[in-house]
Amino acid sequence: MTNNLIRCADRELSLGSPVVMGILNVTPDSFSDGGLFSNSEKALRQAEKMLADGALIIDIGGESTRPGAKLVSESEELDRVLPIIEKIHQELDVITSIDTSKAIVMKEAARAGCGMINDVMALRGDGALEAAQQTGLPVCLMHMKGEPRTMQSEPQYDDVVFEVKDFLTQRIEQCLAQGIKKEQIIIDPGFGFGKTLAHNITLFKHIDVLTELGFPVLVGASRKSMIGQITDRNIEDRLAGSLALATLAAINAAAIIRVHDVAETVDALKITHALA
Ligand code: 9MG
Repeated sequence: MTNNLIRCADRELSLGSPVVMGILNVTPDSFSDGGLFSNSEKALRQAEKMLADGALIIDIGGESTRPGAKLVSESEELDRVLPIIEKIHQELDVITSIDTSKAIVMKEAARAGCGMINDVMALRGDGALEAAQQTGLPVCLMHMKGEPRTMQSEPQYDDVVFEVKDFLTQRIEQCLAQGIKKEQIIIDPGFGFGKTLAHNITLFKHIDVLTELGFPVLVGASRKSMIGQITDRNIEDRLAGSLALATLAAINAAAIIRVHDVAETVDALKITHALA
């Protein structure tokens, strides 16, 4: 990994060893916490707990990216996320990340104190590249084949590792051409986004091909269907599978692990760090 220190607005994030990003979904239709945190007081309490449990980043999302989820308008997404970002920054000392593909949400989230942009569309949306560059925030560029509504209908690749690497390389070039600094770029293979179980497994075994690009790699596999497919467990019973994947990701030099279960993941990473 080449970037050890990333500037996230007024805070610095050290990526010397893998850090945990806690997921805070503020959608009524969120796939695993079912809108539990759509009220800002509850969301604040959850963010506080994730921080106390060892998360260094809280990733706030107002639009579900699960297959078949309803599209959300700009104003609805802003109404969902802005009060929560503001509240978290009034009360807590933590880096927040905005999980969005919309340019206006990126800009307003940055104004409200967000320190990072997490875009599952890798800044391919209207005005997203320009907006991200204007905020000066680090960006996580994720690979997705297709779009959330249809991405899981028979995705096909000749060589999934090569195609993901090639896509991310092109998005990195676009970002650099737009003036986003190299030190502000994080990449992500996008587990479960337009990929079958076989694609996810192949990609997971080759995370090193992405780390070789010289950018921090974010891995998000927490509670995902690939765990359900292997273990035959429902979402609420995928903790052990999520920890196994977080551990493997850390061993394979992932820099950021995006998870629902922060305390358990932090412990697993401490053990991995001490022994691996
Ligand atoms: C929003 N979101 C859901 N899954 C994700 C993943 O795997 N990576 C990133 N960066 N964001 C994700």
